[in-house]
Amino acid sequence: MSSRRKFLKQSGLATLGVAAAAAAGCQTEKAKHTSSTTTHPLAISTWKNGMQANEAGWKILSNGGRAIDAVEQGVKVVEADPNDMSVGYGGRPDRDGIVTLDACIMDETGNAGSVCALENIKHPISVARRVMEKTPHVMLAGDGALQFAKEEGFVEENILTEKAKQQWMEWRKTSEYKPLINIENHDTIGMLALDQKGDISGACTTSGLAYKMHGRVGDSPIIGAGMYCDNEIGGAVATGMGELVMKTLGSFLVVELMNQGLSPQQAVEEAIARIVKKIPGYQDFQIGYLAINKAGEVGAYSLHKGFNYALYANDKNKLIDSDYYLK
Ligand code: SD4
Repeated sequence: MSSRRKFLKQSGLATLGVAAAAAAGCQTEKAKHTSSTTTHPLAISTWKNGMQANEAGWKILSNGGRAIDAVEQGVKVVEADPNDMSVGYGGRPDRDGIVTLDACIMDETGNAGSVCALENIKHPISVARRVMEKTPHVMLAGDGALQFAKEEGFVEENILTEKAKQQWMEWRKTSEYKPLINIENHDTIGMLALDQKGDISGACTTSGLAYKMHGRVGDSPIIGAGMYCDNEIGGAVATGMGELVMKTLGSFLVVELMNQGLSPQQAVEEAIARIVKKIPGYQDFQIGYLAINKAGEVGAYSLHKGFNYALYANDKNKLIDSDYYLK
């Protein structure tokens, strides 16, 4: 048996598919997409709006600040932006016209906090951080999350903008629930940072799918689905159709694949391959993953063309098109 096959067999990677084979050096089509290596600190965020999140995060990282502060402050910029209609203030409402927010955060100690179906609060990520730091729990939902936020001094405010309301009223004329690929309803911000000390943290925040059923919670606030970090290994975030990510526990899967020896790029490709293998009808939806490891290597991959991400490293913030599965 060749040493490569022996490695695959011993490590159990033989069952993992293309990306795992690539990890062992097989020359497959997918193996061509190697991870880009950067230095730390670095910040990486989903979509174009990740550029402004990275800018805010970089101010903290470049001054020796913590990754957890960088990701919180970074995504807060997008939460406050009424022009991002998938996150925080200005987010599109559910089918009943109510904006409900999902967010989660995780620090370098493995501590985690999350809120889901939170209404009337502009910065769900900061409420999630308070859940992480001030309660014995990981996740608070709906009314309980709002009650906790108010106890913590967050102010209730209307976060449904006139623009989002008008679009929803237009949608109500047909009420067709059809999450489309890559249109503006996929702008959720997921952000990972590696600070000067080499610590990793992550955050994810969204208003979820536009016109979802009231009470629907997606992947974004679920630790391990929308985001996961393990400071010994790396971190991952997801964007796109949350149900597919939840069914495969995507971000945890990516981090665990890195734990098994895959590079960030190989891990995100394998997580997409898992969706392709397990979920019928996957072609109708977009999913994008980002990953980093402790060495500052980066991975990005999506199901469809059109996913992009912002990478701030070596003092430069760049918007990069992700490679994708369905060519
Ligand atoms: C959700 N994953 O609620 C989110 C939506 C999203 O970019 O990521 N949009 O399913």
